[in-house]
Amino acid sequence: MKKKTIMFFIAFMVAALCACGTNAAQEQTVETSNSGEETTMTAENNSEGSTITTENSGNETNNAAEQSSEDLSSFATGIATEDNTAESDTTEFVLSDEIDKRCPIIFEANRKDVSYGEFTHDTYYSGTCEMERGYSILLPADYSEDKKYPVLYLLHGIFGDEYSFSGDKNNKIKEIVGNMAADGFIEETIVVCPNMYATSNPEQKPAFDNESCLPYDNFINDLVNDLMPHIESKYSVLTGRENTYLAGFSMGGRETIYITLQRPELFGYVCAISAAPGIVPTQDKFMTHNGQMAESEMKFADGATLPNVFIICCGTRDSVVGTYPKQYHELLEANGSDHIWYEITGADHDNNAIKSGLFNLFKQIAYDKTK
Ligand code: FER
Repeated sequence: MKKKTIMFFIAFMVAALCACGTNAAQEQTVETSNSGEETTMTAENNSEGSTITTENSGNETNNAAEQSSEDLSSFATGIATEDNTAESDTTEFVLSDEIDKRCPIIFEANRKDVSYGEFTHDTYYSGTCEMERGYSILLPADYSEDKKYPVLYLLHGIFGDEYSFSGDKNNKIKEIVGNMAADGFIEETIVVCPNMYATSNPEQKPAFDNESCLPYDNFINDLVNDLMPHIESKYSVLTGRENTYLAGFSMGGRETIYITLQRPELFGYVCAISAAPGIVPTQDKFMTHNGQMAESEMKFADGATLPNVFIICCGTRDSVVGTYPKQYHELLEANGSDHIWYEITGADHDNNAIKSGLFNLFKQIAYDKTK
């Protein structure tokens, strides 16, 4: 009996040690181009969740209702990706106005020399939705009322909410913004992640049909009339378009483009990552879209104050929105509306696209503000 207990104990210890090994943080030593000093960086390995694969074909119909709730959650922040820093750019970082396809490793790594902010949750009253609504907010680690900070509003994908980005460690948002600020490229920046489903009916839920998508298109009103005034009154923020940034992923990318075209005077720096279809009429594998505007209307108004930076990007292997972001780029170009378009080689509808888009937005901000 005693022998058995000892054997069991040894087996348990071996199993526990093996489990620890697979989760052990990987230590890497890199040189930061900015300081020339050696920095030890820890890349946590937090990959979890399932991968969904969908065919990337234009017009085939698909019953979205058949997808499980686990599959649906992957729309909001993207298909789960391994925390694969090897896919990141390891070349030396030099600030320029060039696009880097991948976020450099020094900016997405969790570094011991940097203090990162943590997401917290708060609420505001939305007159648009006639109810209290939630948002997640990432304040800099040493946030102080004595300083003022620019703000990035970051919009989630379909079926998401204000926790979609804050709940996914693999998007590296706090690392990218924290590292770029710590290295002196950008100012310390507040990131606000709202719930983009702006409905006054608590029973209404998102789905792949035009009626169910209207609250996403209504978010422009909630953002401009309710959330932005709330953030500007509650936190110590810099205001005005130079200090107000907008970015979004997928459904959030679609609304980012829509809001930017409608209110370009409000946002100086914008990035739409893997933007979903439906700004203009179309039919994809999920639904037939009425469109928010005609193709000829997809442009900035004549004489409008334009964003300093307006990026549209997408992975070359996006299995959810396919080539729709490229079509937006082509339409805007045909309609004479300036923007930066780039493709992220090998990225799917996933965090590789999100990391690349956010990094390049901040890189463009850094370059533009030091000009
Ligand atoms: C669609 C394809 C993709 C669509 C929305 C999405 C509303 C959004 C995907 C995401 O947010 O991840 O046809 O229609």
